[in-house]
Amino acid sequence: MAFVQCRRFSKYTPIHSFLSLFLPSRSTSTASYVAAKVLKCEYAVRGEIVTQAEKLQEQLKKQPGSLPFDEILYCNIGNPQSLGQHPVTFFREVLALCDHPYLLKRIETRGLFSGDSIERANKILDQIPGRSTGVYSHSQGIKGLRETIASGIEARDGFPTNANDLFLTDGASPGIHMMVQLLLRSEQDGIMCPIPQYPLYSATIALHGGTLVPYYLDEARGWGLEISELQKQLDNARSNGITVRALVVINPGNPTGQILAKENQKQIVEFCYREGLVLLADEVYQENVYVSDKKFHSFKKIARACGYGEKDIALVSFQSVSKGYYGECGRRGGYMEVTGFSTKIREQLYKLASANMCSSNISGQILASLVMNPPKAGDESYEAYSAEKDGILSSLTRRAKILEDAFNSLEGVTCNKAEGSMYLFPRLHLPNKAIEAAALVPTAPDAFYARRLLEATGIVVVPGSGFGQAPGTWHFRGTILPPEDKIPPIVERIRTFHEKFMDEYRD
Ligand code: DCS
Repeated sequence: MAFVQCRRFSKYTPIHSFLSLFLPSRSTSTASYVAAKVLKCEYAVRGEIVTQAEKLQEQLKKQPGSLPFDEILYCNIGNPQSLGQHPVTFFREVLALCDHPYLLKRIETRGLFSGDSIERANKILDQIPGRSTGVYSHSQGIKGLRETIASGIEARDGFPTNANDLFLTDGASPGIHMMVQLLLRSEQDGIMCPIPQYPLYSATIALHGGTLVPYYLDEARGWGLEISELQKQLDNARSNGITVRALVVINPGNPTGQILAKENQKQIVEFCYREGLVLLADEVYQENVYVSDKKFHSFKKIARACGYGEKDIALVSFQSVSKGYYGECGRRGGYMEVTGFSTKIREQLYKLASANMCSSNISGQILASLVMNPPKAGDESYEAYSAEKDGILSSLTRRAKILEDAFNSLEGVTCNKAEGSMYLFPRLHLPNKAIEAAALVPTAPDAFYARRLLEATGIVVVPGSGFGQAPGTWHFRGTILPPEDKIPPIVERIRTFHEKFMDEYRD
């Protein structure tokens, strides 16, 4: 135990007693101890249902057979590898070689790793000072890796990209934090977010002390984003004294899974231009597209194709290694591309990035460069890489469809198609008796349903109330990520539970 000398105590006092002189007493309430902005911040995808699931998991470990199921299935977060998705071999080979460059000197490596992964690892290491993944990098990320990402964006969009516009981040989350922090000057500043939304937005807006200005997606039109709704909510916020600074668009959508039509994207760009809003384009699911009649188009491409240049519109696009077919959530890689801001404002953003010392972990930076510049036709790894990629995406397409059909076949449930992303967001038309039973708990009706689902089946979903939803409607979000062979038993477990639940509460 560490001791310190202190006059108020006998000669030597344990350090925790010494510290207690400066810390509030243990009886202090959370409200007086913790910043109000932190208290206000909620993050449903890791909320109360998940805590309960963790308890049940412990119970299963200690007393197997004590619950009506033998495993907990975490369908609450988009964490593909936790549910068995394999990492893409080429990406992992390059990462392994970069992390342990000694392997590059060994002759056996040629037999174990593909020729192009060895070549790529050497090229990447040449771009890193000291040829080591253990270094701090430039505050925006390693220049050579940013150049590779920039060329990947150019190949995707057909428009020029400047490596200096890229900020490499530990996943997309820190970039989103940074932009929200930069833009919110007071509570009177607002950011428009879709409802339902991914709760990182409501959480960061609460943390940075601004106002979330909601706009509702139209469930009846496949979670359509209507410009008239944007205009209505913007005008309403302004008339309430809110200065709206930015518009968040998540495409493909989370939790809603829709993919915006090109025409719709054009209207959104025009709206931001007309109203002077920064467009925050969350494009982390750009590779998760499951329908043949729709494609992902980046907002940067749409803006430039419509003739809106850097001077016309401020646009920030977010991408992450956590999603797509790569699903490397724990590697923490991503970037934001920042265009249309003045040099002075860019300097402030750079200052924010610098405060973290190193823009993001180096392996995450490398992975972001690989994801945006994977093997090409003719490269040694290309065929194996394509087979892995297509295998994952076509399986996700099948899983999305089976789950969508299953939800739609349940009494009182309707579910829009997951055109993209990793989730379904079925609507629950619950009997009044169930709503009354939830009120007695008290909890939201969809949280009540999700809790009962967990207790009966071990399946963890997130209640719609955590994402926001049109008043009086109830939903839950489930991922499409469990392994394909587990989907039919999952569907059966949900069906059996749902039928019983509806029978119990039928009006
Ligand atoms: N943007 C969207 C739309 C997301 O869904 C997520 C993660 C992020 C950004 C940030 O992820 P990274 O920081 O890992 O890049 N989605 C969470 C979710 O809804 N389930 O799992 C993670």
